[in-house]
Amino acid sequence: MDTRVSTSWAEIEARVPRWEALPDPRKVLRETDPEVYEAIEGERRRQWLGLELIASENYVSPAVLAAAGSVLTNKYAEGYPGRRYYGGCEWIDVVERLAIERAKQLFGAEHANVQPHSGTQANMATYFALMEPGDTALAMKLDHGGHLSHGFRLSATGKYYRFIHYSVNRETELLDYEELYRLADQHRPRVIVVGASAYPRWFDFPRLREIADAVGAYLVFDMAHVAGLIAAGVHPDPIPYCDVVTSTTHKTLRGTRGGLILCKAELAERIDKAVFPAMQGGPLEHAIAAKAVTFGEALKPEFKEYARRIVENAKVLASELAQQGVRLVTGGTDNHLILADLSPLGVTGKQAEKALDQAGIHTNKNMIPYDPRPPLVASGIRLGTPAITTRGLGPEEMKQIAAWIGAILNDIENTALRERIRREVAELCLRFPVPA
Ligand code: DSN
Repeated sequence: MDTRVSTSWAEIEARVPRWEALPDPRKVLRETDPEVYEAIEGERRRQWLGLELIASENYVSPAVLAAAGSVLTNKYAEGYPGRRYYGGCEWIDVVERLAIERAKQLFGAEHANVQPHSGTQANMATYFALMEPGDTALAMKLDHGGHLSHGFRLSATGKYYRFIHYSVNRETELLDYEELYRLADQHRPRVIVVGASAYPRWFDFPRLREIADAVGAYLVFDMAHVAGLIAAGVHPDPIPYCDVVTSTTHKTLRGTRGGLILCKAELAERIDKAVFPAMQGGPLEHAIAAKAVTFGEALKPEFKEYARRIVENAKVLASELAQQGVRLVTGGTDNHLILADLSPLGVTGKQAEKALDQAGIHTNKNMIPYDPRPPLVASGIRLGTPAITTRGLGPEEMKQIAAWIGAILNDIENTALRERIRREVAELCLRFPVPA
C-alpha cells in the first residue's frame, strides 16, 4: 500500500472532527448504558430540587464539567510538565502548566502542585515531604472541627505519624492558641497543621507563625473549606505565613473534585517528589484540566462577589437560626459554615439530619466541641452556604430557610410538616436553577 501523502499536516489534522461536532455524550450514555444514565439523572434532579446546605459541597459550572468529562482521562502522564515518563504529553503539559500558573496567580503562591487526587492525598504528600514516619505533628481534634487526615487514629496519617491534638476553649469554643503553644513547646513537633472542616471562625496566621517559629516547626494550613474565600480576599490570607498550604478544589472554590498543594519555592522539589512518585502514579489530567478552568473562573472579578455573598448569606442564616432557638457554636460565623448545637431544642444531630433531609434540606450531623454524644448521633448539624449561593439565593431566602429549619426542629416528629416543606423547598429551588 502506498501511504505517501501530498497534503500538509494542517490539512490532515483538519479532518479530525472538532469536539463540539461529536454526538452529545449525554445522549450516547443514555442509549448505551441507561442504568448508569438514570442514576446520574436521578442525582441531578435531587440536586435541583433540594437545598444543598452541606458546607463542603457546591455546583460546578458547565465549563468545569466539560473539562472533567474530557478525553484527557485517556492519557498517562506520570511526571511533571516537560519531564514525563510517557510520550505524547504536549497538550497535557499545556493544560497542567495552565493549572499551575493560574493556581499560583490566584493565591500568590511561589509553587503549586495540582496533581493530588484529593485533599487527604494532598495532606499525606505534605506530611511525607516534611516528616519521617513516627515524627510528631500537632493538629486540631477531629471532634473540635479538625479532619480525618489531620492524624485521626484510624487514618493512615494517624498511624504513620505521632499526632498530638489541640482543642478549642470550652467556654468560647474558639481555637485555644495558648494550649496550642503549650503542646508545641512540650512536644516539639516537626509540623503544626491548622485548618478545619467544622470551625466557623478565622485563624490568626501571624500568631500561628510565631508559635511555629518558636518551636522550629513547619506551619501547614489545610484551606480546603475556605479556599474560595481566601482566593476572593474575604478570609485572611495564609500564604505569607505558612510553609505549605493544602486544599481541595471543590468546596468554596467551586471546582472539580480534587486536591492542591501550594508551598514556598524551597520546598517545591520535596513536595513534588512526595506527590509523585511517593504518593501517586498517573495524574488525573481531566481533573487537572477542570482545576485549570476552576482557577480561571476564580480569577474573574465576579468570583469575589460570589465569595462575599457566601459569607453574607452564612451570617444571615446564622442569626436567623439563633432566633429559632438554635445555639450557634462560637456564637456565629466568620466564614461559609455554621455549627448548630441542637441540645437546647432537645433534638440530636442524627434526628435533625434525617428530618431535614426528608424536607429536601440537606445538612450533616456533626459533633460539637466537648460533645457528650457519639459521632453517629452527635449534638449538632453543620450548615454551609457555598452551594445555595452559587444558585443565586440571597438574604431573603436565608430567612425563609431558617424559618423552615426552625419549624422542623421545633416539631421534630411532625412528618406532615416535612412533606409540606419539601414541596415549598422544591418550588423555591426551581426558581434558582443549578448551573450545569
Ligand atoms: N468530608 C469533607 C467535609 O465534609 O468537610 C472534608 O473532607
